[in-house]
Amino acid sequence: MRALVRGLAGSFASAICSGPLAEPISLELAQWQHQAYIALLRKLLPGGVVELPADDRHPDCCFIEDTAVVAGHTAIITRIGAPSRQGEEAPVAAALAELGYAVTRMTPPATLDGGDVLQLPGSTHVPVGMSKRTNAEGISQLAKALPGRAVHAVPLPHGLHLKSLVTALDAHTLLIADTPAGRALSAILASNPLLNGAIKGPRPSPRLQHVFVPDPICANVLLLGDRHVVTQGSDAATEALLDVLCAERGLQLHRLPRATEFIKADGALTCCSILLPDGA
Ligand code: CIR
Repeated sequence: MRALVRGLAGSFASAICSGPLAEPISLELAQWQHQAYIALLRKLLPGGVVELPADDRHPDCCFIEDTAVVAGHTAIITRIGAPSRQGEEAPVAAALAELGYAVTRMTPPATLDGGDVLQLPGSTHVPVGMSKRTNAEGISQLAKALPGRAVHAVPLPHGLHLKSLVTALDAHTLLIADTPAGRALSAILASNPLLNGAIKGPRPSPRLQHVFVPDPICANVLLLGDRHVVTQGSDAATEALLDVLCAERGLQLHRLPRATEFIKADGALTCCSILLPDGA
């Protein structure tokens, strides 16, 4: 596995933030946190890290996850839901083509952010958040373009992206933010028999355990292959929970310093990379 990342724009302090900030974004601290993230990926990923240069015209360009969905040999270039971010995808499309992916592009009126697409390990079922950024047309175009996958639209009344509330720790475990929005999402996911593994379809998901994470930011972990999990600093209860879950599953947990400046811009760990599994 390798990863595609993007440099931090000099304009990052102007990134989109959903709420008022008690403290402005510190570019210097953000640079340090971003470097720590990339250094850890370089250490853990045998295939290495491809880093695209930042574009100061796009303060949010480090959140590269939103620009493309990669599955097998296919890379689907999205139309990002925030108008100010449209244009971030062009260099990502060029890089993925250069790396040998078959690149397809979404067309208007579709909008979709990669942060809404939860690819579950070991499953062909893909829940996609229907959020403020991702519309029904985006989900429909994704469903047609994703090879061998069944896409499931999941309503997301609260939160930025689906993956702001839920990620997979392994093929059997979902980490979900312990908030009213996370609890509501859990009920929606559990009510879908294919996602919940209750129906023996052609390739059903394994039955999924929902684990509620006290610190909602830490419901977003970066799963690298089937062995490494990247998280970030949190409160004692959340850290202990993740330590135990990973130890029970034989997973190696790597804890980055808390990405305070990215959290201010509604960013989590998965946002800053596109994972490229081997064999593509
Ligand atoms: C935005 O609002 O678009 C950025 N400030 C944050 C994007 C985070 N991306 C992600 O969760 N995939």
